[in-house]
Amino acid sequence: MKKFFLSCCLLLLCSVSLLAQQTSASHNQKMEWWREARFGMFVHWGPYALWGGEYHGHQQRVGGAEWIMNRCKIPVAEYQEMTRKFNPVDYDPEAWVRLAKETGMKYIVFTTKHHDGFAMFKSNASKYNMVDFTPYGKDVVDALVKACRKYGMKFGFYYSQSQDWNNPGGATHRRPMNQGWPNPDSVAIDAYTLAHNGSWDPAQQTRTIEQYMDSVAIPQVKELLSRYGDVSVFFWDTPKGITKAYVKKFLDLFKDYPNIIHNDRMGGGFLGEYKTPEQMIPTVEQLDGTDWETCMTLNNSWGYRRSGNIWKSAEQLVTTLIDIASKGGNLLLNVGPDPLGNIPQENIDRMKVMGEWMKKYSASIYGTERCKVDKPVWGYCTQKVKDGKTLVYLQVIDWPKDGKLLFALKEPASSARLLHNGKKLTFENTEEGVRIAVPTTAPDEIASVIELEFDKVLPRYPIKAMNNNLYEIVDAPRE
Ligand code: JFZ
Repeated sequence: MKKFFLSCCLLLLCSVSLLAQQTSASHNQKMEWWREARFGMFVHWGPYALWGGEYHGHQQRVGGAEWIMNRCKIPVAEYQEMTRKFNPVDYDPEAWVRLAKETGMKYIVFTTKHHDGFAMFKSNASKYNMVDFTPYGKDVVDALVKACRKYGMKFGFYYSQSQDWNNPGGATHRRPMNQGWPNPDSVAIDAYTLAHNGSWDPAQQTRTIEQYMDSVAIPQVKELLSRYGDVSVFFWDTPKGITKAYVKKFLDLFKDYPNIIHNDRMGGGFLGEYKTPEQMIPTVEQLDGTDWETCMTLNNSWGYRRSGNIWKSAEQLVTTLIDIASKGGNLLLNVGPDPLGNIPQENIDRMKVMGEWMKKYSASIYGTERCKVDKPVWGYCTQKVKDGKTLVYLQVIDWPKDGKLLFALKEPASSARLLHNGKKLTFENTEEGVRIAVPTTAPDEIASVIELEFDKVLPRYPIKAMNNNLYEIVDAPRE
């Protein structure tokens, strides 16, 4: 009897498990391309690009330019009127995909709908979309997907599932007026948003969030899943108001798409499959062994900003990619195209430098993992295990001027070479580690890479699956 009861419970547990049954092996299989890729492109593009971070001559004071409607409290009617002018005649998705490819990126995550609620795709759930609402009249998601497919680029969809400022009932995160522009009515406006759950326009409140979820978010996710084929990633965002019931409704839609990888921002207790540190690289202390991806801008805004940009240097960006790879994570680097569909030149310039570096050194990034060596004083390291051997890549930022480089791993190396030209280096296996004789000037201005070979499997960090204990527990040690 007891046994029967137990097995009933087990059966029940299994049948309520919402994700397709995933064994450790299939979870690792699903994550394989993503872990191999290491580097992707994020695209934030929508009607907010029309403002470019400026509202009636005022610079939006705080936050990314994609938040202009909320931060500047633009009325719904005014925002929609401007959207009528969205006509990105320069939009050339193949050029975007080529740029990503030349930069060494392996996947693109595109904002199909950001918090302003505008669908960049044809939607039957809301007229506020690219096809039905703009003079452009074409589905830009469809065109991007086709371009990605042509160039063998994986693609994922960013979708703001609860925050929506144009479709009534959508959540609005409350932001004080002084984050936008010095509106003389700010006291009254702040009182209004406080009393109305963050919203600033009565037009936003004609439906409940439940009505919004059932009539917009759920149907639109269904549209995104059914129309474009082989979507690789779903990037959810700002899960305000998402309950377990909506997690179930969302995940039910994904039953036939078990290979789509979810980030950790759906909400409602669903942890997704990878973590998304934003604008920062976690320290080793912050790593917990699960998959992660840092999303980052090259400037100080996700959406296009016409002026007031502070750009990161190309050196900083290359180092960021190396740092992230050395900690076993991915980098999702953002571009914010302008209202005509052009990626800003400052963006392209920096990506070009990254691409040149990747052409020589990508073997030290793709398919690599964390190596079990404390951060070396001269830079970073990654490793790759294959056929009982381990290749270790030393990414040297501070090149030793005396030509002596110590890799403090007490294991005997069997060969050492410069990665970009294959030139053999002499080395000595010593008590303190591998001592390598290197040229006295750095081969690369940003980061030079040395490849060491070890005739054994070096210690590895296992990768743990996120603990989605609401649904099922999958522990996925690396095989
Ligand atoms: C969100 C968006 O609000 C923003 O516009 C952009 O799309 C970005 C990628 O994601 O912003 C967030 C979301 C989560 C955190 C911070 C900013 N977070 O968890 O720290």
